[in-house]
Amino acid sequence: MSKISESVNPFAQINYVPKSEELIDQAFRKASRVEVKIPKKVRRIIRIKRKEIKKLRVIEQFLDSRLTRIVKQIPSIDRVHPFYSELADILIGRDRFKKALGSIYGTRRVVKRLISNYILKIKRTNEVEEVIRSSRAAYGRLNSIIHRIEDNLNLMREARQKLRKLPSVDPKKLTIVIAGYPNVGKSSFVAHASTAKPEIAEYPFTTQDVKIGHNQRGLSIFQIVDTPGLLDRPLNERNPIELQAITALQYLAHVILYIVDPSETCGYPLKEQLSLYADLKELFRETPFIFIINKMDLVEKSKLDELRDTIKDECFETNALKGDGVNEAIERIIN
Ligand SMILES: Nc1nc2c(ncn2[C@@H]2O[C@H](COP(=O)(O)OP(=O)(O)OP(=O)(O)O)[C@@H](O)[C@H]2O)c(=O)[nH]1
Ligand SMILES: [Mg+2]
Repeated sequence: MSKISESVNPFAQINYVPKSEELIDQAFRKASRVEVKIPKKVRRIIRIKRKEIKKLRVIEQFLDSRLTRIVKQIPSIDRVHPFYSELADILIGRDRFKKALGSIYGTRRVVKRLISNYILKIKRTNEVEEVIRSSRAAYGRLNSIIHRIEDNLNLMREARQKLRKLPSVDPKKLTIVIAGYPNVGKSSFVAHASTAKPEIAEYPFTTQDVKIGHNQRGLSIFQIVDTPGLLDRPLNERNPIELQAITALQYLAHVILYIVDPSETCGYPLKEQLSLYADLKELFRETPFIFIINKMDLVEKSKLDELRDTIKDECFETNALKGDGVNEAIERIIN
């Protein structure tokens, strides 16, 4: 299985993507500032033609470079590491992503052709009226061409917002990924094991995306990845929130720390939690698992022992609310 090889989120550096309105405003404003130095003795019609042509060229050049810049700065979804590529697919959609970029980039050609046509029209006439009419028509058409990519620009703005927040992962560090049912105490565990300050709450699906924490004690030995809760169901029935957890398990985990809540105060039966555990072990056969029995403060000792006996992997008991047992489990993984 290929683990992560880049150390940073490839989408972290995407710059602001303008709205179509902003693009067109900037283009027209640039054109309105155009000045041409033409000797006074040159006929008025020639002067006007030159000026209008220059304005259109300025617009063409501006849109060409601006649209190119927007597209080129966005990493190709097919070329980034599969961890990021899959997250982008889950959060935005691979095809939508590619189509939007293609259409933004392709608009350069449409603009170019349109402007060439109008420049030709302007060159061919000797009537001031006709020059003005052609210019106006060109602006109108440009306006609608750029507005046609409004949805695509909006999608790339959405992509930027969602993707730049993805965690950066250090490939040289031991990576522990947490998994388990919703509400079992995954984020509470991560909060005690690392620098991360995840949101913790008494309802399921509090954590909605993959978050990364680093160990607190001086040396940077490991990173720990908090994930959204998983339900026990087939992959193709999983929602986008759960799929992010699966992607992290698949591409990042050197060790999977599976957390259960035998008190069932999470709202899900232990039986289902154990069934998911078996499924994940099947899915990620090559990755070592550590089994965490959390909320031990809410369960009788005899029940804990009984559960411990049924688990083949190494077990730890924790109270992630207070942090009891968390360091023992982490130290075991590190050593
Ligand atoms: N009594 C007790 N409560 C705990 C323990 N661990 C977590 N909790 C509580 O359980 C609830 C859920 O904790 P979270 O850490 O948000 O659980 P999670 O697994 O990250 O939940 P999702 O992000 O929704 O999947 C919170 O109210 C915690 O305070 C524990 O060991 N004992
Ligand atoms: Mg959580």
